[in-house]
Amino acid sequence: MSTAGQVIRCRAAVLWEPKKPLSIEEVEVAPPKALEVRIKIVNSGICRSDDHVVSGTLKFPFPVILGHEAAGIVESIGEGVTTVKPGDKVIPLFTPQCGKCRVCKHPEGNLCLKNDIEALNGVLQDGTSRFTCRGQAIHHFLGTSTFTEFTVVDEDSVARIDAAAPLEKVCLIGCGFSTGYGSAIRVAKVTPGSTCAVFGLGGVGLSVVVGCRAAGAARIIGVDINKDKFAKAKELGATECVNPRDFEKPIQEVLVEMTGGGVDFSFEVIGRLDTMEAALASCHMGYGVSVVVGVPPGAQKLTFDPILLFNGRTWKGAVFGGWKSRDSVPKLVSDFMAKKFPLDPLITHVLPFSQINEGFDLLRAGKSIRTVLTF
Ligand code: PAD
Ligand code: ZN
Ligand code: ZN
Repeated sequence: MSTAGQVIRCRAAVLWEPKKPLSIEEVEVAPPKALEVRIKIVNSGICRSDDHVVSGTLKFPFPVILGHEAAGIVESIGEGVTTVKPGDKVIPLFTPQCGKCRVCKHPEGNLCLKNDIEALNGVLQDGTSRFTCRGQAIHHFLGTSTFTEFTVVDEDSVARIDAAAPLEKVCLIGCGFSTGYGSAIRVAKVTPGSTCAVFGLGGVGLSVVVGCRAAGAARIIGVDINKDKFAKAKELGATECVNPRDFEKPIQEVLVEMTGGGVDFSFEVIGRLDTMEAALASCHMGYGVSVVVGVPPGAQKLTFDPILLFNGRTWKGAVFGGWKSRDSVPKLVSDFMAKKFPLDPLITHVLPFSQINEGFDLLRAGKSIRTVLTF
């Protein structure tokens, strides 16, 4: 029986307040309004950005349904939706692409002005929520909210993908993989024969490694305080790995020495101020480029020596690897299916949705790269 037009009651993981476990609850999901799409989530990865909200590093309104790295099937569409239809396989997009704003129209920009990444209001574009639980409205997360059996998103926050795509893998294209890979090939524009340093070898950092290798980098140096991450980094293309804790001197000095003056491209894929500055200082003066990928910790400011920039280094950053989301996600899925890059090595755990808190614990303990939840 069709559920279109009706409120759906289903299970969702609600975070009622920071620093608490997620709570699996029965929620009501309202039908999509005009230009909105209701999606049955099939798989969702757990990304560190979700955990940043749980830990309180990223300030967000509560209660909220987190999750932003997923794949699913369209259940129903609101009035006026033309780009997806019920039954389509889709990936929700935490960076929308309206196609009309100044950023969407700029050839390089991807942080569409319809995004909720800057304001963190926790609502859809019309300013309201489609979720209720125990009589209370629940916030959306970055226009996606995928830790739920059903979610509602704006039409410009969803991309239709190949009907043959394996959702349990391509869900990573919704965030971690695309963010890392794009940071290397689109944002830094890594060049053949270059030397790269990647700070943080989690799901996103390893995807940076994959991107650096695809771009033809000759040397890819992985940097992590958890040496258990090194084997996988090498499998994916890192030529060497270093643990800052093995050295007396700051890691930027180690990298400058290892490379005879500094790397061509560096990436901070952790989300810490000290490593952002270390990554910048690891770049060669005159031309080095450093990319901030890790989400900056809320309400903290950086002080650094501007001579680092004056001497010709470039410091930049981007969300979602600089990809224009609706244009790029279907192509990335096709590229995966054409075996242009792997996703399997990034998926270390698969758990039923009911064990979502276990998935978060694995991430916090540094034991997982990506846990994919099955619904
Ligand atoms: P993760 O926790 O799986 O990986 C982080 C890695 O950093 C781990 O392997 C840690 O051991 C390592 N690490 C921690 N502290 C240090 C340190 N001081 N020095 C060296 N290594 C360290 O996270 P992830 O890969 O899912 O995400 C990484 C960051 O990227 C995180 O801040 C996340 O919020 C951010 C992110 N940004 C975007 C974006 O659009 N820019 C998208 C997705 C994730
Ligand atoms: Zn993410
Ligand atoms: Zn836009």
